[in-house]
Amino acid sequence: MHPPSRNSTTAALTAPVPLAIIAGLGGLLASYGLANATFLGTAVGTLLAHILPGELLTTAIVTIGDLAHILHLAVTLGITLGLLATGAWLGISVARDHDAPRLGIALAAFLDWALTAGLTGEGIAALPVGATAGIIIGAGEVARPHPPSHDGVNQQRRRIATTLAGIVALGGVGAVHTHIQAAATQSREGGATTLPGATPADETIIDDHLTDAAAKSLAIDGIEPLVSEHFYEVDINPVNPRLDASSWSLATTGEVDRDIDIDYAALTALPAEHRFVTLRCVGESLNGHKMDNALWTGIPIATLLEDLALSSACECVMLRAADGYYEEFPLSALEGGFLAYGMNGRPLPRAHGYPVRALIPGHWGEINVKWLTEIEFLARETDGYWEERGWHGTGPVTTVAKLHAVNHLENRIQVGGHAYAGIRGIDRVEVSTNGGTTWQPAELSEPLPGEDVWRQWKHEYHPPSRAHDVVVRAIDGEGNRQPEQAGGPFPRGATGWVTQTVEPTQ
Ligand SMILES: Nc1nc2c(c(=O)[nH]1)N[C@H]1C(S)=C(S)[C@@H](COP(=O)(O)O)O[C@H]1N2
Ligand SMILES: [Mo]
Repeated sequence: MHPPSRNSTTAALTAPVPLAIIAGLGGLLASYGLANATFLGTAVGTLLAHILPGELLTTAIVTIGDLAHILHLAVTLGITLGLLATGAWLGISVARDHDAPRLGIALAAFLDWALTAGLTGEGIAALPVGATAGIIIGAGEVARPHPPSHDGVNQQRRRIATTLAGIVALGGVGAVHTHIQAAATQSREGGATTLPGATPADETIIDDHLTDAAAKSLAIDGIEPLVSEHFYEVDINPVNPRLDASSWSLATTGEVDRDIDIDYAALTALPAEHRFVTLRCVGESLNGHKMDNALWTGIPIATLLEDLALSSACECVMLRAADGYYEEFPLSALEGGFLAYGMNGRPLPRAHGYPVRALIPGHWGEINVKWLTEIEFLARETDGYWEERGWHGTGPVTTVAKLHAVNHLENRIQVGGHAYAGIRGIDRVEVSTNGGTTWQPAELSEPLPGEDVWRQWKHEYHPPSRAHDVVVRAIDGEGNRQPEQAGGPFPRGATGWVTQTVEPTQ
């Protein structure tokens, strides 16, 4: 007798490996769509950020930059998919090898649920992930060509259907639960547009500051205004943590007499300050774009430390964050720091550390810890996340002048960029249009208030008739000229003068 005629698509979709991959993909989508708060990829990504060899991460960041982030996300999704598909595949194997479809479906659902729950620590939110795997495998079992129909087979199908109904119900419970939670969180965040605790006076100060920054920005095509429109982002995880401000609090631990345990409402109720602060990443290339400025709202950290009795023998602290990030640096730097919950008049965006981040004046970006949860006063020096991987990025920034704009105007060429030297400030920027033989002072933007803010520079000249090298260098507020010696970002930040060959015409 001939086997019943098989539709080849059905055959492919009910074969164990493709079915396992589809179930894994379904689980991945469910984990993102339904249980977004605990997105499985976040957990896998964090795990990867901690177990991948430091040299690999460092090389990736220095050589491929932003691409490393995309690669990290791709690897994370690949591994997550692989794990979920493996759970599904085991279920399919049991279903087929032992002719026990119900057991196989339940096993796949259970394994994918257990995997998600184990990695995210969220049992109920993980239910839709397991259920999706179970449902897809169940559908595959039903669609699979069966021997000629007789009563036994119909019964088999009926049994599979009851198993599936149970799984759908469990998945539904998880989905509804997660949706209710997400909606509650969102309504508490109030659409995240108004700055909590801001008085009309605060709003006026913010408006005035932003207007001032716009007015002082030089009119140069191709560079960021004094308040960046696109603030760079650097994270160790491919997916940012999603924190609920109403359950956020900041703990003080270690060599300290008590835990301040301050929550979001209490923090934002304190008298706010509004500061311009520039950040720059130690891992960026010399003329890179990981340097930006914003107006931040928050409170000086010193107000929180005032009444604490500290006994840190090393006078050093470790800041810890919700994404598993940690950085260590001197207590003295923390004392001049700022706890920000607002950025440019709005609540801190999730990408920049919602609900609260640290800003440490004049230091490399890496110790400006986002999603801050804990200040630990240490008994002895302990490496932070990047220092464990060979970087030395916990100190003050070096001085830099960037060349980001080369504009061909009528008869003239306009060059411009930003200069930054942390709390030393920028005194002058000098430009050479002949490869460093002679130098002219550049025009600088009027300084913004604040001790840790960049400036813009600009220079216009009549070009020679040939291609020529434009070189730029800054002199900081202490009179130090930016060193000429060129060096890559690892491990203490890129050095040297930015040089660019410019053609006389476009
Ligand atoms: N929790 C946490 N904080 C973090 C990081 C991180 O990965 N996790 N990255 C650091 C690095 S290396 C830099 S340069 C700055 C970048 O801040 P931004 O993303 O707001 O520009 O955040 C720092 N704070
Ligand atoms: Mo960084």
